[in-house]
Amino acid sequence: MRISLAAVIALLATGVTGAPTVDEGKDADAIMDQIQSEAMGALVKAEKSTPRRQGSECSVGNAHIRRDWEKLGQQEKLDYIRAVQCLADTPPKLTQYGWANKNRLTINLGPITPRMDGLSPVGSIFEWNPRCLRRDLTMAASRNLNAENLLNLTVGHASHNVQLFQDELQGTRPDPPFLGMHGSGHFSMGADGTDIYASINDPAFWLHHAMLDRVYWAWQALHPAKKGKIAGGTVMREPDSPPAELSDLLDVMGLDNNKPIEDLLDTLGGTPLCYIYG
Ligand SMILES: [Cu+2]
Repeated sequence: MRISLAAVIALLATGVTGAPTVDEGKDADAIMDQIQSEAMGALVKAEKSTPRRQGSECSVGNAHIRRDWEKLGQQEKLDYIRAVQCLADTPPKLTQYGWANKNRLTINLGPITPRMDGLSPVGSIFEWNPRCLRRDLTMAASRNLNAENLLNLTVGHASHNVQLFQDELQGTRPDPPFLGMHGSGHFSMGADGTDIYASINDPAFWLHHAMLDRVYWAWQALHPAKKGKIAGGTVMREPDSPPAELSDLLDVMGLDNNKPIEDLLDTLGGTPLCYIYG
């Protein structure tokens, strides 16, 4: 069952959620600013009472800051675009990924699923398939990118445990159809953005996923007792697969050493992550 913004606000007002209060009547940007501020406050407070992870020098004060695109200055935005272009000029570590021509964004990977008009799916993610990157922007898919969902995820009903949080973020509720923030971002890009393998080719993919990570980061900061918990199976989209465990290794396909999930849950854990959002 969906929970309305009014219901979330009502829950907050009665203190049922035990979560920090968020003022009513603000749009999603303003609410995100407030959630950001509450999350930072919670991290600073937690740091005073929680010992650092063994071997880690990471703290809120020295962590890398991932900044909102909207808060970057003109020069910083240009620098970011140049960095993306630089990456496009750099040989990929994984040969099936990479941009063959940065100016026209000629890509190789996908489509794997037959969602793009005029393109046939290929049989394997390794199949050579050079073509132009495609977008098919639509507002219809962005209906879950709103203040109501943001509140529900961070301080509302869906914030109560990691299973509810990820189900809401991933849009796994089937009836009525619900894309969640994750799916909404992909389908708003359309075309390549909707392909589970090819979507990674679009530079917008990285901004979208950074924002998803930011919402997860904020949820963890606001719910510290639950931040180390995980839920779900070991195989994507396979609810009957064996449950994932904290010691399970994440396969990063040679980009780095595979790490256990538990090492990647805390962005201030220091081994290896040390970042916050700002
Ligand atoms: Cu995604």
